Amino acid sequence: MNQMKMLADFDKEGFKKEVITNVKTLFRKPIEEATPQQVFQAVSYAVKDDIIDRWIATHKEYEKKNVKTVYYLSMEFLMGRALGNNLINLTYYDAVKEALDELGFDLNFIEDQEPDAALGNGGLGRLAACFLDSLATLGYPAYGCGIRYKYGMFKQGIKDGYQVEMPDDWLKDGNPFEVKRSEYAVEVKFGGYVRVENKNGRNYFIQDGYQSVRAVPYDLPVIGYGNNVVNTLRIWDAEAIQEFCLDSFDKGEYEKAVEQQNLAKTIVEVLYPNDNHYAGKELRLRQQYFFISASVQRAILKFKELNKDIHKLPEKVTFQMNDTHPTVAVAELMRILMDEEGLEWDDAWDITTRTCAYTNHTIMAEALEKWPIELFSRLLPRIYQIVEEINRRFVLKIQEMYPGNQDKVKNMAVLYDGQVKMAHLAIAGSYSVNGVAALHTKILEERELKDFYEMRPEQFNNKTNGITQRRFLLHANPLLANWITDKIGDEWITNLSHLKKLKVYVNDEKCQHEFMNIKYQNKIRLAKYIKEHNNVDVDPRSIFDVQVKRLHEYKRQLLNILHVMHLYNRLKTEPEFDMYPRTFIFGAKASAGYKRAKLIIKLINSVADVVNNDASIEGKIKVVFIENYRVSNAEIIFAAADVSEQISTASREASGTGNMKFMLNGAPTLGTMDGANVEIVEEVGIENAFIFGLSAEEVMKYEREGGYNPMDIYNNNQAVRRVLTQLIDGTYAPDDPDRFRDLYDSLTKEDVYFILKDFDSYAEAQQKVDKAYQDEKGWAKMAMLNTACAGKFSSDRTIEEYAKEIWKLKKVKVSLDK
Ligand code: H2P
Repeated sequence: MNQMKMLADFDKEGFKKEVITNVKTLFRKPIEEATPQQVFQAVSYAVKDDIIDRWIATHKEYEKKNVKTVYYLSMEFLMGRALGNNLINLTYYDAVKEALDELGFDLNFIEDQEPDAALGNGGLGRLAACFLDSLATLGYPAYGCGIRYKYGMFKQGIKDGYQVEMPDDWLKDGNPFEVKRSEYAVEVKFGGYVRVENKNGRNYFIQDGYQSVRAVPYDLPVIGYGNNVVNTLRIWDAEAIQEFCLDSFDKGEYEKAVEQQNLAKTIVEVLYPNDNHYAGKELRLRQQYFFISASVQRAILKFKELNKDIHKLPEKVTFQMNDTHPTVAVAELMRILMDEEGLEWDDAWDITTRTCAYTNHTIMAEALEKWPIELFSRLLPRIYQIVEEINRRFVLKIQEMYPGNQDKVKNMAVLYDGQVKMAHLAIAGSYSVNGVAALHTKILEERELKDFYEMRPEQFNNKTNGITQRRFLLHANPLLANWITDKIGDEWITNLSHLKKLKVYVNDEKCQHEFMNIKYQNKIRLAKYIKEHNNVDVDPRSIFDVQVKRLHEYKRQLLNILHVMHLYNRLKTEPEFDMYPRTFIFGAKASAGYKRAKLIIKLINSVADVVNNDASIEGKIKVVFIENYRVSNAEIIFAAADVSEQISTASREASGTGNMKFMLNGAPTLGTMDGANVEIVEEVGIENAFIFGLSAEEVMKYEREGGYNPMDIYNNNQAVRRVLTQLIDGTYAPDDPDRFRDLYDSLTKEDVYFILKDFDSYAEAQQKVDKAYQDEKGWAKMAMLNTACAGKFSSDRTIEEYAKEIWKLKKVKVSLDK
């Protein structure tokens, strides 16, 4: 295996010595007395040593070649743990495992000491992390730019079945892989007013009376697989510009210093835990401008180190805006080009719109960012002036194309109804707008962004999401990874389409057996995790049916649990009904302020309490809610899944990426024709998935016609009526029968997410799963085909498409002179 090839470079004895020395210098202890956390730190510093030379060499090479670079601007990077992944990508994993064994430590246990870097909510942030992995592996020059939140995504506890949120103090022991780069600090200004100064006949706009913070970057290495490339994730911390001056008796100065301290502290304090939801908080806008201004300023400074003519910027730099959160980049770049570089509007606009590109991740109205003008202009006065001018010119263009058509202006203007519409700013200011799966892009073009598409169709394109196989197979599922490598060689690690070579084995009984045995071993691993963390016994021989993702009504965890209630009813009341034992596994964080989502968590746990403790059903159903779902336990969960629940209301899930991780690990999709499920089915064949429910077209048709009447289903469907009644008769809440009334009301009054409408078809698909699983060979074949057909869903494929079609990047080779 590739891992072996590189062992020659690895100096095992030297590494062991370094770990021992690190423990001593860092903690003043001999290694025998070190805590596991201390060993983790010592090992990580030793690994960092191996990274640094490659990191320096990579950047030397980039400078020498004066390469074009993509800056992936994102409020979120859901990186997970670094140590294991870094070792995998350095191809030192096995060697370090051996070295640690010899020192008396288990690498897995050491890895478990690392807190997840959870600087993201869900799919959007994890996608950014997968993209960084692929960029480095493919050798494309890239920076990830984000925020060094002091507290990442909250830790979830479950108390009495309810979610409780605890702060995620991920930096408390320090982060061994980061490097503080004080020399690259820049100033970011907020508030005040804009003064115009005329110099040599030209007006200059100067922000005065502002508050400011010092943005200080911390760099994290992003290691390419086996290629010596190390890119950078740059996350910004905020410090006060002005330190306290204790001998100053000037009250005004002192207060200003306190204010600046506070501003710096609050800006990077915490990640907003909202998924697919815009909350409109002032601090959030501050966070956005903070990291964007810092990243763009720094990118321009770097560009100018190697290039004289600012007009060449688009040849050397692309800013990819991950959703609308970084959209102020458009105006910030304009500000720098005009106010600092002295360009005129037309020149600056030409450069900006050839440098910025935008990715849309959702069509849901509640996720669209629209800042009140009052807030936006008060916080960012100069930026607002620029946005006003962008809007004025954009509206003129619309009017020119569609004279007299006021609707077009209303639908497309950047400023409208007292609001700054960030998506419109993003589209007006960029050369590329992409969706994240074929269906999603089609909906953008034909519906959500139809007017923009009609105006400039060439701007729109699709980039179906992907995931990195290095983390989600090579690291997460070593048994399967080794099996695959035995069968087809190891090229799949950097070229996932090779997996299709596995197709020749899907009918081979011995291979089927091996494959399913690996799944079984992984189920035992997960069962052990569940026992340790949830104290629930689950049977690894049962079907592991898994839904893990953020809790959101459109993702329909409620449909899943209602169906569990229905199965339980059947077991209790229909003597002739039988089913194959099934373990329903959930994992999901709900946004702290999302009441209904939190109630759904309580319902899942309440159903678990009843069902798991009812001996009369002989363990046919188990329900498990895995606490604190995050990247590190996701790796264990995907590897162990038999069934992948991807059951969003069609048209709502832009792509999904969990669906791809399950598929890669051999779990067929039970899902709607939504997001990338459509493409999964295209790759694996509809007979190797369990598809149900309304299509996106049908859902959108109902919506155009004002919805459907859920009472029709209530009245005509006894099974549905029964589970609905159980929501309000105390079956799952004997102490407070009204507890779940809100869920009952949401389903019977509007059912915005078509849960009742899709219920029967979901139940039918679930029955097909039950039957299919009992055909051992058939199931093994289906599971293997899912793995074999997952090649398209590598983020390497996605990044190749971005690099060629949007960013126009060139690959760089890095060698280490020893
Ligand atoms: C979002 C979309 C997903 C998509 C992901 C990455 C916002 O993620 O909803 O459909 O796959 O971006 O493009 P999430 O819901 O997991 O936060």
